[in-house]
Amino acid sequence: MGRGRLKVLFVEPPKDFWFILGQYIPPPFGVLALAGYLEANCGAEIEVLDCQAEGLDWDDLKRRLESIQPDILAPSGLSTSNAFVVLRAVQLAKKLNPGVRTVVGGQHFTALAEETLQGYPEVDVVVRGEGEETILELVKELEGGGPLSDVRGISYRRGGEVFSNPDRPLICDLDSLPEPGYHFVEGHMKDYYFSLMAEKGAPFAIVEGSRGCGHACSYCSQSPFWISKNKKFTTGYVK
Ligand code: B12
Repeated sequence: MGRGRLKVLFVEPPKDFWFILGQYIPPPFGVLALAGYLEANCGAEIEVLDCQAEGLDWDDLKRRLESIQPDILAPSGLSTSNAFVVLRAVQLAKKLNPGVRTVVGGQHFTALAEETLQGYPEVDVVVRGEGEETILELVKELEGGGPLSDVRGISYRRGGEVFSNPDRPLICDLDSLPEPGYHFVEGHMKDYYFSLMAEKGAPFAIVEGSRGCGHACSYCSQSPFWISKNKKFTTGYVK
């Protein structure tokens, strides 16, 4: 049965600073891109909660989850170093509301999609690879109560078993994407800073000019992530 208009909460969980890069708070660009895309293409109710920018700890996040009551929780998953805070956020949300649908994505969870679903029952869906079109289709299927078996680019659990649907081709024309959803964190733009590059207080935003990398270093997640198996490169791909 369909669930109607859903409330999607993107969250940048509380993180520890890693001393080697010094202190910095970047805008959670990956989920801002997803929020902007969802907003432009479907009627879901969207919110972005940036615990880093707001200075929220895990107790604060718990209180915010209780008051927001999302239908879908989608934590920001930039890198392996964030995997445990992403999982902790998902576990917290499931504990508060077992009915919430939890979605993870990004480079780490793409590489370990099936292992994540096998090891962490609180994760419902892993979005593999580029997220925009996949999360849109996923939200639409969840709203309409349709089967997840048709959504390319996801891994998920059904009846206790883990399934991986086929990969999704990359978006060929990056210019077709809407602006990233910086307006969702508008009130925090003054809180973002990058201490390696500039003094605290200097404005810091991320601008995306391309996706992928022209090299194929065996130790790096970049090439397998941004080059889909059908070898369709994005427009911005450096040849
Ligand atoms: C910009 C950038 C940064 C910036 C800002 C990051 C930010 N918060 O946005 C800074 C300089 C701060 C940074 C820091 C670090 N970074 Co960095 N960074 C990048 C870079 C160059 C681009 C990321 C980006 O914005 N891409 C554009 C957006 C649109 O893509 P995306 O984030 O991947 O998101 C898409 C998908 O992954 C997916 N997706 C992502 N999250 C989610 C979540 C859900 C729920 C869903 C459904 C989908 C989804 O959908 C998005 C849209 O398609 C990448 C390399 C790259 N080109 O991808 C490295 C990269 C992500 N960084 C990396 C690393 C290692 C780090 C650091 C750990 C470095 C360090 N040693 O401290 C830190 C960790 C920061 C932290 N704790 O959060 C690695 C991660 C590798 C890995 N396997 O984990 C990468 C891949 C570079 C590399 N090849 O080594 N980074």
